[in-house]
Amino acid sequence: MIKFYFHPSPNPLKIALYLEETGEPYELIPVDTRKGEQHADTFKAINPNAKTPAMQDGDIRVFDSNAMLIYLAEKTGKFLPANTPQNKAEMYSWLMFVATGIGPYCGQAVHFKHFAPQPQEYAVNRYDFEAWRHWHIIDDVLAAQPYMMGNDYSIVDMSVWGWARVAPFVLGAQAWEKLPHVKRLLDQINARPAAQRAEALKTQFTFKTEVDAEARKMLFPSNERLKV
Ligand SMILES: N[C@@H](CCC(=O)N[C@@H](CS)C(=O)NCC(=O)O)C(=O)O
Repeated sequence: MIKFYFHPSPNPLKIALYLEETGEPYELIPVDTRKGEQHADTFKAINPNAKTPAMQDGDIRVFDSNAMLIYLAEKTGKFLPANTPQNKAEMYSWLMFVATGIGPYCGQAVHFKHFAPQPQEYAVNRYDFEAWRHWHIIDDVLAAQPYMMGNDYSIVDMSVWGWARVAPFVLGAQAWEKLPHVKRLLDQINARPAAQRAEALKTQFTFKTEVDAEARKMLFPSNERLKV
């Protein structure tokens, strides 16, 4: 059975949604990143990058959420677009766009707005601008068609959903007024029982919620270099 290494944050939620949508059997293994469990050697044998999500399927390991979505979709054949070169090109492009654009820029925007020790106007401006720019591109796609790949719900929408859930935390209170089509997709996916089950997974464990000194040390190891 698949072992799914999970923390209730945007990238792992994409995989939780996929597993719940497909009914693929899995064992949920919590990784409390605020306690530093991602840095354990046993976990890094599965994800050398020391981040969630990751998974083991027999003796196969997979890490990085969008790689995991592709792996799972190819394994089950579910939530993939029709197998044409054009569809594949479009799907890979959007999955990479989410993985290299939406995720990192949202993550850095959150970091500099909510967690950096001092206000960093330059960094906040850059990452807020880029996060908005990426979300407007997604919003424009969804203005023209129901789902990211056209008429059918796919792994690209699941990848977008992981981050859309937290858009107001990333972008601020105006997120939904300015991104109505992303909001429409979010509401549609949230209404699905699989999404509700995915969101409820966190209640099976007690994850640390405080971002205290210990959590900062585990999540932001670069800060250690600033100490003299
Ligand atoms: N590119 C990776 C990013 C994974 C990532 O940043 N995961 C976050 C949760 S959303 C994490 O585990 N953070 C803990 C840490 O950075 O130590 C993916 O898409 O899976």
